[in-house]
Amino acid sequence: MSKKPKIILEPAQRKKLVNLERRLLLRSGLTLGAVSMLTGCNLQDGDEVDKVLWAMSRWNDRVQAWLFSGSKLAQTYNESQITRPFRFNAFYPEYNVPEIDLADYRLEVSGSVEKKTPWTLEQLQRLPQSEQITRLICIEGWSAIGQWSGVPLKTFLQHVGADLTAKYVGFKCDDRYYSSLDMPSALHPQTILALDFDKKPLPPDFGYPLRLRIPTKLGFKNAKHIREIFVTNQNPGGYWEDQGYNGFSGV
Ligand SMILES: Nc1nc2c(c(=O)[nH]1)N[C@H]1C(S)=C(S)[C@@H](COP(=O)(O)O)O[C@H]1N2
Ligand SMILES: [Mo]
Repeated sequence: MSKKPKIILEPAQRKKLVNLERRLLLRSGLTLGAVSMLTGCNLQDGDEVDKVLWAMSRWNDRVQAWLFSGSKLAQTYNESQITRPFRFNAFYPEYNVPEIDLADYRLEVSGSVEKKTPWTLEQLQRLPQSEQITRLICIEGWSAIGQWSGVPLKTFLQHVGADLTAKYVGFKCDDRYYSSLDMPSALHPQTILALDFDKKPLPPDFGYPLRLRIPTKLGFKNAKHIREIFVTNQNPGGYWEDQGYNGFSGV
């Protein structure tokens, strides 16, 4: 956001906006600026603010509770509930999805870890795998149920001798997307490095060859096409998190 939006609000709306921003920041690390980027709303008048408030509360209480809690389990579903076809999303159109050659592919590991040797996909396939049928929720206002399987991130972090007392795990992707998780979220049992989608290797659209699947966070935290994982005490931010950061600092 280059220009700070001019906001004219009634005192009551202003208060509501400030409270919403605090709540978002606390629960999800998102600012209203980030939400406005994600939803395409300008958030410049009361109507827009109401729309976003409404969208945020569309999730029922139970969904809200697990979405932001960090320790509770996300709801799981059965195979008959899987959304077909599944929905694609990225910061670019589908025809720009990166083409990754498996022969060249290595997962790099850096930061506060003992073993920094890159991993091939085959090596990752030999680690213990975990399967889930869960709902991916995009803040743009849609959700879809899918099946993923792969290595629990916790298992992987243990294998590379990661400092599990560090604060963050960061992800760098082939398409220049990037994202990060706080360590408790990274260690959550349902947080996996997914290799398979719907019992087959991840298709290009959905993150080939490796993506994060974290059903306790919003869609944008589910980094696709991961090239590098790093452990750090400095908040690595993320593609969406960083763009919204300054947007509403003056409210
Ligand atoms: N590398 C990368 N990962 C990404 C994105 C992206 O643009 N690039 N978009 C995110 C967003 S906003 C969503 S909602 C999900 C969509 O995942 P899907 O295409 O499997 O539905 O991927 C997330 N991970
Ligand atoms: Mo999203």
